[in-house]
Amino acid sequence: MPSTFRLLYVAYLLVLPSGDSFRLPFKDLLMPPPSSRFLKTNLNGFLGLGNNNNNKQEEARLVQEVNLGDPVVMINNVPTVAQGQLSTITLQRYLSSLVSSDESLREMEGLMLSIAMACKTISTLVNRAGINQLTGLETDVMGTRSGSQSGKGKNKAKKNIQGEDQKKLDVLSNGVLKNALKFTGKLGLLASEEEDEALLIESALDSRYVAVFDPLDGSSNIDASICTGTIFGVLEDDTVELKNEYKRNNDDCVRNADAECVSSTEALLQPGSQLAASGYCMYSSSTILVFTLGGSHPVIGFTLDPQLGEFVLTHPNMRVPKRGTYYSVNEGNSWLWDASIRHYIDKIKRGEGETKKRYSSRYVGSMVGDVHRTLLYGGIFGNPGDVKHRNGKLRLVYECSPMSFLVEQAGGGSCTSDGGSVLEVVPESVHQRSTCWLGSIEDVQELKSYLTPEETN
Ligand code: AFP
Repeated sequence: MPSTFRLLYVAYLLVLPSGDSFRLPFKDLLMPPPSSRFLKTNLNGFLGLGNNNNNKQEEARLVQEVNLGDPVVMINNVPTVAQGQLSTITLQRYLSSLVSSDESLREMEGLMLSIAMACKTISTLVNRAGINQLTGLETDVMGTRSGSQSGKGKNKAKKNIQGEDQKKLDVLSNGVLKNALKFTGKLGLLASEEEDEALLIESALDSRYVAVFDPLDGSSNIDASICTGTIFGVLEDDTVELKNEYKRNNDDCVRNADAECVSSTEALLQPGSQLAASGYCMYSSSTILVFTLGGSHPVIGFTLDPQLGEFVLTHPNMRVPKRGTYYSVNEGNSWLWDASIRHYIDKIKRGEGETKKRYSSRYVGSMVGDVHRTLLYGGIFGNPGDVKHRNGKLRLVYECSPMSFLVEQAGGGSCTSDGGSVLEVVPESVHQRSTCWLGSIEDVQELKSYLTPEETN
């Protein structure tokens, strides 16, 4: 039996991901398994066997204590995964270590943990969508699930305020996030792609933060099991507007169909440069939460370990490569683009751009997936707008701004299709659209050299 265990253990190591933060030293392949007990529980989880709840805590303890030791290295007071070790730094542990050196981050810690909790729930919903019949469109007929993709006939597809069909999972994810954030008591106001109006959280009016989010971006891909994601931004509300408004409206609070108190959006209409935090959670072959708290904080990524049910630190300091060789844009619209953008894309794909390298096209059509790849591999992602849609398809407040903030914080660049700064655009409404490009700093600079402000006038 011991030799069978050894064989299985080697097979297990061979199929582990091999990124920097995950790579095990080759010598580990030659060493005996640390304990057959560990191997058994770990393999059970890995193979999806014996996922008995009673075993979960024991598995977690064994994974952490027996196999992995304590691979934490402190860099600038921030716990980081030691080279060659599997991560045992959970999101909670990471955030509490930040709070212990900076007490002012305590509210943010609560908020981030709630977002992470919601993302775990959405990840499960997305994973089980096909099994639990959560694919397809949300319909207008209460309690009826059409199962139809057309939205025609009696069960007409529900639309969001922008006239887009809502998927069942759009609506569910929105509810999950809304509830998670409401109950933190740390958030006074929130806005979402799937909400017509901004919502005032009556129980948290003294709170310091307001949040914006796209609960399930890329949901048109969901029925094909292609990656989707949640995008979020957190802004500080340093005005007294929120409380004053509540006092004004308290007696006669305007409520929406769900009896929620709707609000004006003053505190949410801040440029992206004012974001206190932003990030996304990608639901793909792994569920990965990537965020930054701005300032001197890095962009960090946590992967949901399905065995532990925890986000563990896997990408301690994400930096966008200065250059890439991918462009990511919906080329089906190229005939409608401005000439300058057509010219730029044409040059880089022919290898006639600054690098003289031929760029390849990569486009998922799910912003979170496209941005995540761009963050890791470099290159440029864009939603340029065209003669029909001058401001493109993406939303400024909960897509372009949070993603641009994150990418710039990781050393990348971003701009609008007239070469201006995405982060300086002051929104006039929560659901306003904006063109946006982001990615490797030198690729964005090269694009900008093609753009002229006149093009968009
Ligand atoms: P859905 O959420 O409707 O799938 O839209 C996804 C999205 O907002 C963004 O994630 C994509 O980058 C972009 O739209 C794709 O737009 P095109 O389909 O026009 O390329």
